[in-house]
Amino acid sequence: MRVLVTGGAGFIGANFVLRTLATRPDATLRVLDKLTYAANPETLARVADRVELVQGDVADAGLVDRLVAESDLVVHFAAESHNDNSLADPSAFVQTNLVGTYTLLEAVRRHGVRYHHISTDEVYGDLELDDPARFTEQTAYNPSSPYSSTKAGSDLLVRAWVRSFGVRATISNCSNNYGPYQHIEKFIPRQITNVLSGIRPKLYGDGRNIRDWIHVDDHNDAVWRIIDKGQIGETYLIGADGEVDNRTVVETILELLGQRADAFDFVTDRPGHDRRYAIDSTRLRTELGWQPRYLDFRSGLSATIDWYRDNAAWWQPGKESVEANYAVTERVTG
Ligand code: NAD
Ligand code: TDX
Repeated sequence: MRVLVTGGAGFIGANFVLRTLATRPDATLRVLDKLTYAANPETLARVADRVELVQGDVADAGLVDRLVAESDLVVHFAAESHNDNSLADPSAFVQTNLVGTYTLLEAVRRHGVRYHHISTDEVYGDLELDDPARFTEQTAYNPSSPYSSTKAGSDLLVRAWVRSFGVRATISNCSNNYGPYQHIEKFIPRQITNVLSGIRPKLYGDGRNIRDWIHVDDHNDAVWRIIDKGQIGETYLIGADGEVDNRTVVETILELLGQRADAFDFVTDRPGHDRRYAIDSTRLRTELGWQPRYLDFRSGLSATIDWYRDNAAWWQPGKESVEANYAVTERVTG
């Protein structure tokens, strides 16, 4: 099977490539990635003999048409993915997440190629901290940020291309991922690499916001399960019952790294900051038989900390500029 992986030099896409190489000997992999600031081609360097990396834009219709024509399956991870960046400048989010997805959909439509669309639980907006509800496939879309609204729009494009043009597509909406190779602008790797660099972790607002954490390998195994067994035109939510508040995550990182649990700063809150995400993945579990393997967040986090400690060469060159960028708007509040 010839698989085109967009965004395969980013966090989840690269983990997808590595896991696919390890578990799917029938797959031939080609990556289409623009190699933006979020990509690290080093991640794929050790498998360069087994994966072709094409540097290019998912919104480049000519290039996309050629690559899709030579594929049996497209798995679309490429996106502008960071909420904070979308608040500073939404333009790349509209271009890549909406126009890029449209461009891929037109190509898979022309060539009759199977398509899987990677999306996020953020399309559903947020929940109150004490709300017993969780997101399901029936929850109404209600995105809060430029990032999540462009992801929501891209999901709706996929649904329309299925219904109007018969495109063979599935969609998955996953909760917050953690694991190796995640960009250090994101919450968990930012705090791990802060502590490793002698910088105090930074908690937005009151630190009580909740995210529903899932290990990236569990996410990617679910994606393959949906590609193998999912129903065309359907959406599946992916989550591993991993709700933890941000303060607890930071305290656990500090403790695992041998620091005092209160050695962090509260900083300015993110505008429009979603309070809580929570996924009900019953459909994926009962209809497709998927189960997460990483059931203990603390040990998954500990392994992730070990990975960042052992792979400083992967992240250290970018650390100073990421922190300088945050320092432009971030103020310590407590
Ligand atoms: P990331 O930012 O780490 O990687 C994104 C990749 O896409 C990068 O390699 C980048 O170079 C590439 N890219 C960006 N614009 C491009 C363009 N125009 N053309 C081609 N390539 C381009 O993101 P991630 O965290 O790995 O997220 C991957 C996907 O998973 C995204 O669609 C995101 O919305 C979704 N998702 C992420 C999470 C999470 O917790 N990180 C959770 C649910 C869903
Ligand atoms: O320094 C920080 N301090 C902090 O308290 C950062 C970077 C974040 N936070 C908070 C904001 C969120 O409540 O931590 C939480 C997680 O933040 P992010 O890592 O920016 O993730 P989030 O905004 O939840 O979005 C992520 O999950 C869903 C991914 O970035 C998205 O791509 C995915 O769709």
